[in-house]
Amino acid sequence: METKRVLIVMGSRSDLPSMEGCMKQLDDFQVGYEVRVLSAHRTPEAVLELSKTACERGIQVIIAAAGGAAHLAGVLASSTPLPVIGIPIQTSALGGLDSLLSTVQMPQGVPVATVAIGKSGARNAAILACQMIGLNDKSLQDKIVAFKKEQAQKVLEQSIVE
Ligand code: RP5
Repeated sequence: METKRVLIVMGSRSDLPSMEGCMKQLDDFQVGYEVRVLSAHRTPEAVLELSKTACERGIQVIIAAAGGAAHLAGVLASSTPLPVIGIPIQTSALGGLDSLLSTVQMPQGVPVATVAIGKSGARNAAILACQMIGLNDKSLQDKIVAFKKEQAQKVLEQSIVE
């Protein structure tokens, strides 16, 4: 079985449509992950239990997605030595600015690497996690180099008038 190196946590199953690109990107890089639904406000003890045990279970990076009063990434970051990437989920009330501010505005000493709101952020979180893991995994880093070349090539092919 593939080692699970990334732990994805989302605050609600309703976040899943925003998160599909994150899982797809990890699949593309062949990086194993587990996905949990837990809430900083509805299941706080379970969130802390998960973050306290993630490192010893072999997880290398935690990705946390939540919307609104998005404290999930911060609470996870409070109790783990692992890097935590926060994805602010787009919301209907405030468009995700609420999620962004409550994810990014961490007190000093407890960083959350916060990516963009919504689907772009979800995909970037997966890439960023792979870049972190790739520091100690040359074959994964090679995949990221290839991915960046391919992405650049696609842009270059879009030229309209040369
Ligand atoms: C957050 O509240 C979740 O991450 C979700 O984005 C939002 C709404 O959750 P539900 O009411 O749909 O479960 O905790």
